[in-house]
Amino acid sequence: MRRCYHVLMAAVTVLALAAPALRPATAYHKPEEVAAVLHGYAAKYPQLAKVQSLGKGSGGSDIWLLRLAGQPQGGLDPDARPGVFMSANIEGIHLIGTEAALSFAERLLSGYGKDKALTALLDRTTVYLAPLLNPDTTRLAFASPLWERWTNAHAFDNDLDAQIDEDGPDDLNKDGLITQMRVKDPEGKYIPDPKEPRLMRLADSKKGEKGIYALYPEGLDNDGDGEYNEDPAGGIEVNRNFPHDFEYDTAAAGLYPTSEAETTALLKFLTERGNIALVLNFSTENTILNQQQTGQAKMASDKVKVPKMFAGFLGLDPDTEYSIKEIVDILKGMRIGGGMEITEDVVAMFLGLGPAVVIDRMDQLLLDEIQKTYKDALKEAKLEYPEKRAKGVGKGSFAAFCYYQYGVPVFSQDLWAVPEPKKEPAKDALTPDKLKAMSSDEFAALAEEKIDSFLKEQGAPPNFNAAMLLKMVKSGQVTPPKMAEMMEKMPKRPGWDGEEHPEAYLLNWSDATLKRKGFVAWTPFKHPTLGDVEIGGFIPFLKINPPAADMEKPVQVGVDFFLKLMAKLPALSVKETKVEALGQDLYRLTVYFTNNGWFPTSTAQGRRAQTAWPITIRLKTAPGQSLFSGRPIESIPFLEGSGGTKKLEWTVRGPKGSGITVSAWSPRLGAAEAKLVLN
Ligand SMILES: [Ca+2]
Ligand SMILES: [Ca+2]
Ligand SMILES: [Ca+2]
Ligand SMILES: [Ca+2]
Repeated sequence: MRRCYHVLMAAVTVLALAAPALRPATAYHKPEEVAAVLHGYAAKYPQLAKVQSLGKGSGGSDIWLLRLAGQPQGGLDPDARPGVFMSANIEGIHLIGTEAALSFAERLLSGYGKDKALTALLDRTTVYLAPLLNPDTTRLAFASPLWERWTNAHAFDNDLDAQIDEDGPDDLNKDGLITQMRVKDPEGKYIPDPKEPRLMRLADSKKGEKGIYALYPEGLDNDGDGEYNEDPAGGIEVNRNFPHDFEYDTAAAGLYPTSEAETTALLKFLTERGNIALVLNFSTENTILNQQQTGQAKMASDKVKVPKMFAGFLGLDPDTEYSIKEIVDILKGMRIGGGMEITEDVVAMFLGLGPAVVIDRMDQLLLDEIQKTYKDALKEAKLEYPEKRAKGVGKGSFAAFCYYQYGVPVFSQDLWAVPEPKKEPAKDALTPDKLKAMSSDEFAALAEEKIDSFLKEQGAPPNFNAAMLLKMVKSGQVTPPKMAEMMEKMPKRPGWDGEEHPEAYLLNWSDATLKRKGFVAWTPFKHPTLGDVEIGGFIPFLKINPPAADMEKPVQVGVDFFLKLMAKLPALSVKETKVEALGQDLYRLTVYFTNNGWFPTSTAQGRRAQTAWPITIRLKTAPGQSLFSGRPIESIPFLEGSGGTKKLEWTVRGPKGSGITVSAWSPRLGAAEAKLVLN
């Protein structure tokens, strides 16, 4: 009876998971919906898709993985074929990344057997797809109140007071959002931005500015220690918890690399899979556009001794300590490096100081090529992506680990960013030049808003407004050219420097396209301990995910691009074979191995880190045959992309007409084989 119950429950569970999730087609998937979609795929495409759990996240949620592989006749075991790891949302907040990964799966599954290229791709390659690497952080992106939390669910004592998670934010004004509080405070460091008073910025004492406000996240001092929201629930940012260039001095990175459940689950899977040749990732980083790496190499001290072998060559004293900057200058003066730009990072790497933080030159050429293709793809799709907002590889990030330590090419797309406003002012906008040429009647006919936005743009003091100017012009007190002259001499609004607040574009975008809903207007609130405060600020996730209705196009462009990259994987094959009879049952065998893929068979960094395998070549002699010269097992370190070829030769003694097999294999490349006949 009990057994029946279990079977029944299992059936119910499968049905529940396979059923289409009840949600609007344009909404983001919640973690349980992501799980349901993956299980649904496995149920719908049992020949192609298989679900497994990578392990549990910090809050106990399963981290699901979908393995996608075609099963062609005579095809290799999916786990022995070249693999692509498609990952998304390791930060837990990048909901659009999860959608893109799901869309990637959908494209492959629905295209298999119909689309020739997609079918070939899935017959040759295995895709390991993890659309939600940090489900327990993502859960919060759907919770109320909405709070933009990048840390995972690991209960963590952020302020080292021996109490855990005792003071998080509170939704004081009950609007369902955690925003900010600004409080008038003589010790406050912030002032409203002169150009856009809704935005706050640090007062610049060099300009004689004095702070007026203190800023806090919205909330109470729950534990009464005088600090506000200093130890919220959870603690570690998973995408800073990987071993490469780990930040030991940053609490949010974790106590040590891989301290987090999400990190260990992922690394365990990757290191157990020898066949993963490429990582395609969706995160808030865009490593295709921004190739900046984890940052400056950390030196043990400011000054270093130059190892003897280099010192002699550079004409330096091996016993003297030099700063990296001095060495850079010396190298630059010597004009060595073959055109390579000599930076502190390059020197640090050259001297073996700190971890590698520079892309290898050989790999750089490939990355540049891919960046170019990517920019073309964005342009072709007319996707306006503000390139300067692209975030590079972070310290201790997953992408950094993949390239520097795992030794495979890795690409991360953020898919979307808040669009940049067009810089040129509207054609009919008022400018100082227009004003100088204007008659009083023309000025009097202008709309008040147009004059006000002009005044704002010019940094006019707050008491200078359109109504007042119109009155002055109409009464003949002043002419427009006179006014233009006055404005040039007039002191600007306090703190005005013409510079736009770095978040002004966000506010403009929210005002223009979200009907001002991206920013909560500052509203007075009686705070129990701070007194009179105002609550307001940007809504959570504003910068990270587009409104769900806008995600389709960037997702499609991102998925298309990654499908193209996947098709560029190295492809090992035997190009040509030759058998020459040398007499007396002696034959010379010549075999050319080639890589028909676009990527080389390994990255230069992978070879440097010794996590890239060479290609193993085996000559399998049949009974009656013997090897006269050459070795039965050879190794090719790597093959360049786009037809890189290497020749190997053997001399074999054996009966005429007998067959012999040569095979090539490498974990990330799969196998290739040729059968030769001694003739
Ligand atoms: Ca604490
Ligand atoms: Ca905490
Ligand atoms: Ca609130
Ligand atoms: Ca507190």
